[in-house]
Amino acid sequence: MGNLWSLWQNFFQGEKEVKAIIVGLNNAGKTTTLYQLHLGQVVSTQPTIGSNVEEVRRGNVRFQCWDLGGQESLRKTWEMYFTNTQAVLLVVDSTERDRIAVVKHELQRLLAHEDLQGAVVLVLANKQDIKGSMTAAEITDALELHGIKGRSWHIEGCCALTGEGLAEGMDWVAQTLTSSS
Ligand SMILES: Nc1nc2c(ncn2[C@@H]2O[C@H](COP(=O)(O)OP(=O)(O)OP(=O)(O)O)[C@@H](O)[C@H]2O)c(=O)[nH]1
Ligand SMILES: [Mg+2]
Repeated sequence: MGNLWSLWQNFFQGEKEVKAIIVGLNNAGKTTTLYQLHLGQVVSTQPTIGSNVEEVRRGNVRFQCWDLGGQESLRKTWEMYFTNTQAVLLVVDSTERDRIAVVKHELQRLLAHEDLQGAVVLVLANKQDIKGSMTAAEITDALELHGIKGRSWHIEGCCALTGEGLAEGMDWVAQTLTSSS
């Protein structure tokens, strides 16, 4: 039924192409998320230097997903990828309570950047499989997501190793971007 519906949508509305960037601190699970979305499986990863880009389809939307390296020295280079970005996927390691303030700082920088003013924000509270990890509600508070003004945002708990939560998150992005155009 899902496939029939997307065929119907594609036929009558045409596909929408969306550029998305996957950002977050090193070791958050960005590359694992990218390949879970693209291939439906876990790949073995090394810390990303530069970027990986893959296509991900959800319903009527074809995402070009740019996975960027999250090490501190690489975060300064993220802005090279911002032009025409419609969706920011912020992957958070939900076990890292001691670095959540750093995530908040990076999120604030992203939100303030002029090239990202039109972008919607999906926060992926990753590694929910690990006992004691912060819940999506805790991360919402720690990142002060309710304080975000003038743009659509959403948070989804997920596990990039199993894919749990990723489809729901991407569906939110797809629906938000297609209903606003
Ligand atoms: N338990 C658990 N481990 C995960 C999950 N997602 C990713 N990992 C592990 O976290 C580690 C880092 O994953 P990466 O995807 O390479 O992280 P990254 O955000 O791309 O890191 P950088 O490229 O350095 O910025 C790997 O060992 C993954 O297997 C998850 O949901 N649960
Ligand atoms: Mg990576």
